[in-house]
Amino acid sequence: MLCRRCKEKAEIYLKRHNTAFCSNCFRIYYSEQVKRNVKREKMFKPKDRILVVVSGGKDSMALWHILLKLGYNVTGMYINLGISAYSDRSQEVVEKFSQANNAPVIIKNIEKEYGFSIPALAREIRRSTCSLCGTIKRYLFNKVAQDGGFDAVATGHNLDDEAATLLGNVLSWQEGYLARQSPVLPSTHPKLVKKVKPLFTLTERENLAYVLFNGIEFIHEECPHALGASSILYKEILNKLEDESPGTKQRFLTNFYKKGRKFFEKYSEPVKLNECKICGQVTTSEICSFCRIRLMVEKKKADSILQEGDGFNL
Ligand code: Q46
Ligand code: ZN
Repeated sequence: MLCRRCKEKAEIYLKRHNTAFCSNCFRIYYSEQVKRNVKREKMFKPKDRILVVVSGGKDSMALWHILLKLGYNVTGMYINLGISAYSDRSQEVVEKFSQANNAPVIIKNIEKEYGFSIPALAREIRRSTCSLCGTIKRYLFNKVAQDGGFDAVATGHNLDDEAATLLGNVLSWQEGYLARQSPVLPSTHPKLVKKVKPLFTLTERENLAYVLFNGIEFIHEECPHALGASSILYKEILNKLEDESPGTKQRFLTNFYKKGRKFFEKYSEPVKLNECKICGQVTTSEICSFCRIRLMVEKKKADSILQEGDGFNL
């Protein structure tokens, strides 16, 4: 098979576009997609400061690389969640990339800064690891972006992620989530930084090809807590549909944005936003979820100190 652009030997076939590319022309296709998404969806302007959420996985590493390559003012941000070897290895990948590409990066370590790892805390306060992890990550990325004066937070969500999220929301008719699903989440409060997903039209496979063709190191394994997540099942189902009918995933997502989402707009009532009484970050209650978690941790620590003290006769 020959590359559609240069007619050299093709290295990747994109079934949904019925097109094949050599590695050079694939890079051009990939960067055109990202440029078009950023421009068409008005994600950010050339001089804006972008905080890129990096996990060490192929999608976020591809995003970091392409935004740097396109000349955007980009800073990576990595959070070490304390998930054993997975976290250590992914931090190593991120630090190596930062050094090799002279790319600024902000590294946070949950355990060092707050005294708990995500899995330990989830056990301690009896919450699902992923929901706790999501709350903490959203809080920290927004806080760092806002404190640092960034214009947008960019994540590596790809077409497979977005189509799986859409399928999950449709299956349970989550009107509010359907109303809000978008490649751009605008800022609705001066302390909330805009969130953007420049890779939302590129598949996982295309991100993988991008990192491989560019020799970008990435962590191959998934977070161990992702096992059994319903999003994985939705992705498998969508992949089966895609095999039978190439382009299904893209049609499902882009037609939802073009034709479907408007029917749910009435469900995106603006919620009243407050500033957390402890940290000042945005919340719908009086104290934000992050501070409530920290208060719970403090209480647990105090309780265990008191329990230890019960053994003493003063
Ligand atoms: S990192 Fe965190 Fe994910 Fe791991 S613990 Fe769950 S939410 S699966 S994106
Ligand atoms: Zn708070």
